[in-house]
Amino acid sequence: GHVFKLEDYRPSDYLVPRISLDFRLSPDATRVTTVLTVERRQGVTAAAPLVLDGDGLTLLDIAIEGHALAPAEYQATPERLTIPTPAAQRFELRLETEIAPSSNEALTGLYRSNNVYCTQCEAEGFRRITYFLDRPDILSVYTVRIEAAHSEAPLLLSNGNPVESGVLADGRHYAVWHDPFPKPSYLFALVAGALGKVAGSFTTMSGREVQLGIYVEPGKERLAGYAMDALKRSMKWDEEVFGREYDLDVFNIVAVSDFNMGAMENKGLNVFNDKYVLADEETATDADFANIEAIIAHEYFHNWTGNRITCRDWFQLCLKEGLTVYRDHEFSADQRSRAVKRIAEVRTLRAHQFPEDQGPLAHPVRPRRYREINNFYTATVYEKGSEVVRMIRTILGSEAFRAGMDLYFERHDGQAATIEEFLKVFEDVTGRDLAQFALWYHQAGTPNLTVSSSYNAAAKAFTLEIEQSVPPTPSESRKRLMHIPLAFGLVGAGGKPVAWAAVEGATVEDGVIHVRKRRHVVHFSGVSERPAVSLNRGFSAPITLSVQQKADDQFFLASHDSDSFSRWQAFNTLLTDALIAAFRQVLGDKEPAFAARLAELAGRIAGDETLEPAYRALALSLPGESDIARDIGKGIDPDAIFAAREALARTIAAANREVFSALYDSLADKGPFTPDAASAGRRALRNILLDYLSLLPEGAALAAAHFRGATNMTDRAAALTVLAHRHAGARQAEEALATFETRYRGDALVLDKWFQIQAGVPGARTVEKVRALTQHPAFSIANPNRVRALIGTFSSANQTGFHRADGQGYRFFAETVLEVEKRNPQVAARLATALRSWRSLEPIRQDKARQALLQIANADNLSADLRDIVERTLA
Ligand code: B3K
Ligand code: ZN
Repeated sequence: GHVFKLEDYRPSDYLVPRISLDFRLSPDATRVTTVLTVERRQGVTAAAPLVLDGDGLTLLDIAIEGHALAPAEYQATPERLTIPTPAAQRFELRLETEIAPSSNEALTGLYRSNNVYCTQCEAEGFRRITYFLDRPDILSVYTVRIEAAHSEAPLLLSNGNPVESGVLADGRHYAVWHDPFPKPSYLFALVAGALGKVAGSFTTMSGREVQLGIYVEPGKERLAGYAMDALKRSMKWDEEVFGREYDLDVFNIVAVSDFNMGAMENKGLNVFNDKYVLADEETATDADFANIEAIIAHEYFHNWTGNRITCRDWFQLCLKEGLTVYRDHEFSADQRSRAVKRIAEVRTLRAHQFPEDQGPLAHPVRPRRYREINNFYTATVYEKGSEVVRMIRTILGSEAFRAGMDLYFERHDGQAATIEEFLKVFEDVTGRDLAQFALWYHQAGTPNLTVSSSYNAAAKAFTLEIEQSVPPTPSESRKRLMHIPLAFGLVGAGGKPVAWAAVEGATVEDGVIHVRKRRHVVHFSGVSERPAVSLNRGFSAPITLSVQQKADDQFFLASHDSDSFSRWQAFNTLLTDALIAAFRQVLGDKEPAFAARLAELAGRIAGDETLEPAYRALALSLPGESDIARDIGKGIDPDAIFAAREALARTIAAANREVFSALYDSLADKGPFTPDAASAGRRALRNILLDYLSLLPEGAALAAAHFRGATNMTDRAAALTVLAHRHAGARQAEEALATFETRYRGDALVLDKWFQIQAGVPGARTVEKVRALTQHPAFSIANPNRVRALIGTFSSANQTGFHRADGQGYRFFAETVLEVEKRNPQVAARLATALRSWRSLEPIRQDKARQALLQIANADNLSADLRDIVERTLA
């Protein structure tokens, strides 16, 4: 396939300031009439051909300024429309294409979901609708007319503001939408069908009233209330924190049931996976509520970071994605608990981005090469991209950061911008040089800091030796030194900060050491007691740390660090170290043993009323099997990791039986359900305690009682997970699974939880179960949510099941990925990334995983999407 390169970017010869689209909708033959106002760019020769992108298109008609073109005047293939010599500098080009939404199973372009017409154009879906300059730097004003049978599609939506609608003959009707803000084609959207509406309104900071609409499957309106509330809070927050006001008369959100990802920020018409809109206590967990809030906010925030200012080309994807993730993280931190949110963010980053950065698919936050852009909507672009923005704020301070953002909006509104332009606004407002910092965008790999410390009591001197390294990644063997903002604290007796008189060896400001060289020896003088050093506070940089620190200091910090992130981190590090040691004992056929004070500390954290329940829940949830695998790095035997983790969980449960069980009882639900963070935190703590208690005698009975007594989905799903995962095959587990299935038979989204829980059951037998569940009437290989719930969970979240030693998990996986890809290459390619860490497995599994990858690679007619992933994974 073709390799697209950043350095090959050049502006297009032609611009399209205006486009009007006319859709005559029909499931198998939708007519699209496109009228483009085409302008040759200033200074471009008249001999320049106009080349428009297409994807699987058939051209029915073509005219310039009302005159049909002769066959010799253009060339049309499904992938390209070329007009070798357009006669004028500015002209009107009229095109007609016909497409078949109902047979579009790739779910990009115009397709049908549950009888609703909808579109997904990012990144390159618009070219499946009509020929166009389908690239993000072509900004056009859109006018869209939609016509359909009223019976089939009473609702007709597109971007912008509604301008006209009317009734036509033969039961047909139409609507016209106009979006005054020039936008790239990837932000185009159309939705048509029979949908229920939830209406709301929002008055902006300048007093304009905006009509809000959330459209869902008829009958599900009452499940959209939380999303509507989250939308209003998002609109308010963006005004207060970033000074950003909404700009159209309407803002619509549509929930559809077949969607390739979470949601899409089309201007004025966000389209959502219904999983991230529909919720009530009976059907959604607290995690679902939190996701809905975050994704509603994320898509809304794109209106400024993505839509008003978009990307010059797809290499700049992080310009909108990393920045918008940063904004939604801050929003959730403000709406919920900042401390808890930060820990959750870091857990996600480590679980998804670190393995990406450490494996064959590693790429810089701003990549320089791609073959298939849809494979670059990654944890690196999104999550690490967000961390990079956060570091800018850490380095410049929040005032300068806000000033830079203001300048960014002022300077680049209405433009398609680059990362260089983004960084420049911060340089301009502060006068600082961010050239070294910019490497965070350009260099792949997770930097490591090795740190050791020493204290000289007589000299009152404390010294930190810090050394940075950036590991090699594919096609980047030599790395340059980075600018790493390392927030830190010197912690003394009782957790009090330890003062120093002077520091040399590095720039230290506002509690941050600026690591810029390979090695810094940082001397603190006038330090009157030996401190414990708390490093990377608040996770100030997305790095790994190798610290030579005594376990005593870690224990001390886990109890006393005043930075809540680092306090959590200290305990998590102790757990990880213990688990890695236990893994080695299991491999050596020894019974894993744990220091008694570790379980004691777990008990103390659980019962510490000065800590938020949600924080305690996060502290008590042991590092996941894949987290442990990542930290071990190579020679991974998932069964041994599982055994080690299980042993630690049992040790903690046994040592804290009384405390855990009293606390569990005291946290029982009182009063009506509310989805707020504090209530969710109490449920989270109670449910993690249930997980521990279920490992003790009578544990299955306790979990079964929890399941029966549950009055909301959070508790019900938690109990079902404990039963199915900790007591697989037990009568109580089977009964609960059957009860759940019967109760939610008609609700596909809830049944996804049932698929997910069963796909996650540890152990060798799950592959057969998952294979059988693909035949369940509620499963559909064509629906991305079903596929992710069953196949995605099995392959990415079930270490012992997927990595079964005989390779059966991989074989099932390879077959299924190929089955999915016949319909939906994007979803198949995403699924296939589950094997990206195959080289870290022990040799026998490694060989079997490689065979499965080869089986995929050697399949006939592989899509560009899947080919790109498997070839890079194998390289
Ligand atoms: N911008 C979309 C993602 C589009 C993915 C295309 N393969 C959702 C988001 O990040 O907000
Ligand atoms: Zn986004």
